[in-house]
Amino acid sequence: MKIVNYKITSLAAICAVAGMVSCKPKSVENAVTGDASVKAYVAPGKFDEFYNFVSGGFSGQMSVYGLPSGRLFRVIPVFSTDPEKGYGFSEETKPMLNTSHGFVPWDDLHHVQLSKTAGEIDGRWVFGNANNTPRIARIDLTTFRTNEIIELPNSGGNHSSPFITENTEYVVAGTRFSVPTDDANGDVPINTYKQNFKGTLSFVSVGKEDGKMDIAFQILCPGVNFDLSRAGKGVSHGWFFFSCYNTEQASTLLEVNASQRDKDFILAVNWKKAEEYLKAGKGRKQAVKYAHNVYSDVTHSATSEIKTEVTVLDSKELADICYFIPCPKSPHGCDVDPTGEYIVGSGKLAALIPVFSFDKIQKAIAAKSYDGDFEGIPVIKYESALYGEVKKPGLGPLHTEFDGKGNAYTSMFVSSELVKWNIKDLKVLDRASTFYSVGHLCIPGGDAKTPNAKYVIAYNKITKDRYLPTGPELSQSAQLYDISGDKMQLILDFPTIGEPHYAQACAASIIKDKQVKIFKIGENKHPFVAMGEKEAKVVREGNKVHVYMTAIRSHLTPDNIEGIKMGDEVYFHVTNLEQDWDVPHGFAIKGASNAELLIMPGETQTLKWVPTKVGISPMYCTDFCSALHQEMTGYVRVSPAGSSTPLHFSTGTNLAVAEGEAKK
Ligand code: K7E
Ligand code: CUA
Repeated sequence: MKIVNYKITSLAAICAVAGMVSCKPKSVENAVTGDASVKAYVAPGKFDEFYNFVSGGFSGQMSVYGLPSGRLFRVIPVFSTDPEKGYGFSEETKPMLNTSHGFVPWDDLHHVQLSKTAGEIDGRWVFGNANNTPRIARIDLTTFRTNEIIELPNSGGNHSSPFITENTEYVVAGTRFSVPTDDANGDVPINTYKQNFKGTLSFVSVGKEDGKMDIAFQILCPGVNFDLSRAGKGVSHGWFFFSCYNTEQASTLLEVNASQRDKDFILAVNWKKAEEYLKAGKGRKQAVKYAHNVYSDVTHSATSEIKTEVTVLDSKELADICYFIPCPKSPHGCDVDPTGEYIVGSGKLAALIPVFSFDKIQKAIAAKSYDGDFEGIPVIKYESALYGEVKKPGLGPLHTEFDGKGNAYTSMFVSSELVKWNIKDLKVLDRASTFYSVGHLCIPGGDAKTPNAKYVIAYNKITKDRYLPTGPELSQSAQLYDISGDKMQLILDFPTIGEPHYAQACAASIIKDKQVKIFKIGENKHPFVAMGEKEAKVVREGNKVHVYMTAIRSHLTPDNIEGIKMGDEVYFHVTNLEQDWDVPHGFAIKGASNAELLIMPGETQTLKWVPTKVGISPMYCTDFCSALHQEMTGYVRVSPAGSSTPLHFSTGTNLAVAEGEAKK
């Protein structure tokens, strides 16, 4: 980058001296060569070849792009409320954001994982992690909606998550912050980290058919920071690998105090062994509290249950579950190649990339080739686990993906580049600049057994001069490179929502034909459904008023409601009677301290409204649903508390009274 800038300046200087008018420096803007635009071009009306699921970081959402066009299709609300879709605002979706701390409207989503069968992406679900209030979410790829969220007890930040085993047996979560366990007295001095703080790894099972999540067990580990993880596959199926830093066990000024040791660790976990211990009853039942939230497409409602027990396996007492492998220096990414034999550790502060061999790890364990232990967990000798090192790969290695042709691609944060290297001989083959400071990268199927190595996408932290400026905060972005040849070729920049961390991509063909188009109205089991306009009604229960409302092009039923009084809580249960694909209706009412509802065909959603003023409140459909959408409106009359206005509702019959009576 500096070199490029230098070139620009020097060329500019030459141009100025020569007095040339049309001199164009070879800058980053024209680093994109002739056929690049053709490669990223998807003609209007044509479909993209891949779906790209991109984490939104501090937006708490996940966004869906097409590749190679970089077109944004959808933002899926996951951990953050989304007024656009009413997520977290409708009565039906509020329980999705319930936790043991109560309603939490935000989180920080870093990693996405597509479900797998036999090590290949199967297009059923995509999972996301909540990095702040530890949770895992499951999104159904027939609806592109969050269907389930499970909270993780004994955790203090869920970063190394939601990585997945090769048949989606488990999604895992390793705690970023070690903390006292939930059943211990947590009221301890912070500088007693070494004695009182513990790390946990959660193994969350996933139902084969329905995808339902459940915490199968947790593994109690020494207090360190777990950063990233990957499941073994192929030869290493049955194992999991977690990078960890802060083995110094510092609790303050980590930038200095957690960077002391030359090597931190990768933790190798034998989860098949853990399952054996679990079956043999070696787990300790621990009293905890965590929320488990499930959305039903039958009742069109979420339920939140607080669960109270988890089974914990102690890695110190139960031999052969956990092994530490030294890894230089503050490792971040921990990635497993398509065969499952090679485990790549990326030390943020290391000048090389170590590649570990699963086979050597097994032999080292058999031969007890240890360098002592760390808090009771054996530490395998570095050389005994090491396959080899990639020398001088670049600065600040973070994450690695694979092309299935024997090559690895590693992102380099500090030197702002993607580096391609060969797994067998560990030689660097190619480098491509990123603009700028790449974090994660993604190859479609890049963590599967058979990657689809047409493209690599870089997800950048900084865009600086790449886009039109937008005030103090500039756009985040992704960059698409063609990797079908020997050399990477940059072909497209596209901005992203929030801060992109990990992303995954898969062939569109495995998802696009499985979409739910409508919900059948006859199968709607919502307790407040109105199956047709004849069932529309308004029912008072004390100060609660339930409006069973229907929406169909282009009117609401009822659209005139009188007899609402100050002090009432009004629940608009709106059923969309349409049975055609992509005909949502929306609903909003003046003064509601709430977002709109956006209701899909056959669905019922509820908006709670507490009137704050006597008078007439207009309500309307928020989605332009027909030529007469602007007519899809109505009025609610609010009378003073204790007034005698009778409850009355209608559509089309509450016509103007004769002149002279109009002004009462
Ligand atoms: Cu952004 Cu995966 Cu949170 Cu690396 S992490 S960049
Ligand atoms: Cu319904 Cu606009």
